[in-house]
Amino acid sequence: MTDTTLSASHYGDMNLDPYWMPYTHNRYFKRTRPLDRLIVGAQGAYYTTAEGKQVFDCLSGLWCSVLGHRPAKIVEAVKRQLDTADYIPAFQMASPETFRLAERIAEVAPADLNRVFFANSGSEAVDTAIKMAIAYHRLRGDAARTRIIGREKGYHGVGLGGISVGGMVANRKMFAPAMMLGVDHLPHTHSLKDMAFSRGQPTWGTHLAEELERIVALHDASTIAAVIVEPMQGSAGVVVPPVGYLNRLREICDRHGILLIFDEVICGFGRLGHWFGAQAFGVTPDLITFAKCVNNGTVPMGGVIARQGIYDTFMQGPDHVVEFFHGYTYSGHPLAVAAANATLDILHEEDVPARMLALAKLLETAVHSLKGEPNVIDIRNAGVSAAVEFAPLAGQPGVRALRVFEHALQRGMLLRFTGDIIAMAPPVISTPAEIERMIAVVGESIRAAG
Ligand code: PXG
Ligand code: PLP
Repeated sequence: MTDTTLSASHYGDMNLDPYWMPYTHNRYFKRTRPLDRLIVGAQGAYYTTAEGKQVFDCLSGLWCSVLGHRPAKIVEAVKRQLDTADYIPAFQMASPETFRLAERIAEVAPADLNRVFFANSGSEAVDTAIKMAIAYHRLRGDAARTRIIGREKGYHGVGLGGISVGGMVANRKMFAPAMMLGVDHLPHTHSLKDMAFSRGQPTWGTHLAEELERIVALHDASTIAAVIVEPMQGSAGVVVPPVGYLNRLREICDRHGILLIFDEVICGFGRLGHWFGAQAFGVTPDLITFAKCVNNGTVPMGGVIARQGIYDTFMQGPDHVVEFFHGYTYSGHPLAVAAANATLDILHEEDVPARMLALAKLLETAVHSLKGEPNVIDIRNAGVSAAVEFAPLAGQPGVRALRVFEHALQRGMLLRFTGDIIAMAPPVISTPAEIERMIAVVGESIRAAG
């Protein structure tokens, strides 16, 4: 990483126009040309910017690099795979390593969720799970069950299925005519008035699960295929399920023959101090979507874990016929699989979920010390993730969190901001001193932002 600082001036001159950046304020970025937002290196819990500055990775990439960047085992596994086979067809063929990975994921998943389908992102995983749920009911002779119930503030990626069941207005409003039919939404569970500054799971809000009964009564259970929720809403800014809420959703789904899908793209593989949110909250869904931490964000990978009974329902008709007309060119890409097998090695050998649980306590205490800082209206936490919400600047929603983000970056901390919320979800290798420093810098940045 020694030569990168030499070329900082080169980056200063580069043409930023052709790259249409995802989920980014393109004009602000290209006008301000922030060299500290160009990353040229990543190692452990730190990035190296184009200016050669070291920056602490407060969000484990985009929630995906739970082990920190470039653990030697993962790097070696991917390099080894590249020297052996680059691509292996995903349809009617497979690598033995993919079978091995599926078996290992089934092993750590709850109950009889033991059938694993691979995709390449959380968005693809969500679309896959929605299709599985609808097809499952049809194959059982219950073809009228096609509705999917999502939740306000939910984030399920950017596919047309994901935005339909998702609950983010900005992601939905442009695409109304293209969205799935027959979708309804549960209310979200966040209420500043009733639960601000809750530590971990709020005690208020359990009753909101009863809204599912209302939705069932409105549409009739015979039309509903599945309910999809994130156990903890990550993108909405760490909205933590009220005590007993997910259990209640499970009971209502059971009573009406509705599948429960947990979108664990953020919660899965350790973030909440357990392998999955399902185990963290003690509720077993029928389908789990995963992505991100399954291979530490090294190579794109996502997927769905299904209960055995769902898989078995698909296994009918002549056995030479494809049972599920679905799959991606890169389902189970060899490089992603190699990275995932190496990631699972580390998660097991280093007892990562349990270490996350210990780190979670430390983060909880640290982040709640920010209560009383100017304009802080809520602080939330679950596992090794936390969010701080600000009162918006008059007439300029989102600007306050952007300012906090920029001040923190100047001080060597890469936070995540969305709306007037900043989020933190550092990697498992973070030391207590680094967590303390992160929170101290957030405090300074809040005061500097005004
Ligand atoms: N479901 C959930 C629950 C997610 O959190 C997706 C699906 C989509 O995954 P892909 O791989 O298609 O992006 C996500 C992704 C953030 C942030 O900081 C969150 C996500 C992605 C990027 C940033 O809130 N969640
Ligand atoms: N579009 C075209 C024209 C294709 O041929 C394919 C795959 O063969 C796709 C889209 C889907 O791509 P993927 O399998 O990578 O999702």
